[in-house]
Amino acid sequence: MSQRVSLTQYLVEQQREHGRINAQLRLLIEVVARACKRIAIQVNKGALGDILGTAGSENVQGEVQKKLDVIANEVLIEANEWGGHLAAMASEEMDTIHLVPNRYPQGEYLLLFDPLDGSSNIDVNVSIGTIFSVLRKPDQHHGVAEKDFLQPGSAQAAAGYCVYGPQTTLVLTVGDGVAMFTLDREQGAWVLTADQVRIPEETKEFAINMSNMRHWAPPVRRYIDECLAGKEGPRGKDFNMRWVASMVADVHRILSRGGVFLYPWDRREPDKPGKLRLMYEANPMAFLVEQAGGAATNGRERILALAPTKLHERVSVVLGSRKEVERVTGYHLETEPAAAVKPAA
Ligand code: P6P
Repeated sequence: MSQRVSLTQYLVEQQREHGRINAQLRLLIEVVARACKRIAIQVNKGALGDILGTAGSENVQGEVQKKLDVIANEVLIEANEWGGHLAAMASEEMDTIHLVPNRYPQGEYLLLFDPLDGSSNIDVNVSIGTIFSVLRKPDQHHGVAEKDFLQPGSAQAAAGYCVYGPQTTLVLTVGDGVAMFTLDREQGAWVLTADQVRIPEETKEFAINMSNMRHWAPPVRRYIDECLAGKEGPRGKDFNMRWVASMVADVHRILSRGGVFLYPWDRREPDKPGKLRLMYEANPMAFLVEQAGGAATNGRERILALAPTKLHERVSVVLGSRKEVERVTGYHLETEPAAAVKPAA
């Protein structure tokens, strides 16, 4: 029987044969993958462990933190501090960046993460996930400040997520396509189960929170109305809808079988460009989706080209099957050219 490829072997080949990564980045990804295994163990305890419910605190977004949000954040911080591959970290759960303590060697990379995305699903046993993004420290000869994290998504050295669902699956790109690794619990090893993942250019499946319909801008309303009109409408085909309310789960479905995901600006909070965060949700997911042949915009511009101004800034997100993303983006540009886009709040 042919030997399955492990995450370690995949990374060694990316370093040795493709020159895509160096030893520090290989170690970084291995450490993050090991931390995701530890998070998976906590997530899988459910009601058997003292890990459900709220932590009694709020994060920088003003959202109530779940116990597992805090646990996952601590696991990632502790796992990544000592290895010498990182200079600093940033997390949805922390107001400011976290510098690697002086007692450890400083590395050349910056790690950003949403330690447990979709945490509203934790207590009801629906898939959740960890999202991470890797940037290079801009100036290797000086310390690190928040401004060093404010790089466009196109500068990412690597990105990925781990989905804690019926399977525990790590999905990764280092810029050479998208690979998926399923956790073999008997060995405790990540095993390559898909490589060079491709998103179909077309789809019949959209993902959006329909309860916000009355708040959407016209281009989004037009796109969804046309999908809902089905065969008799302008699209000439019926569409299906999915909404897990866990970005990792929705993106994993799209990477696995196609689809389009939308979390657009809406009138509920008109000063915010969207709900999702650019640096540690939209950028890593956009990198993965583009590496799989899909597209990702904020409705008008390519997400990976956006110039960040704040660590926790939000963004509208339209991503997935290329032709659908182009259609939604085209509807937006018909109403307001990209140049008129308001700066991110
Ligand atoms: P809503 C989870 O809280 C999250 O950040 C994403 O994972 C998800 O796509 C979205 O928010 C769900 O938002 O408004 O539908 O609950």
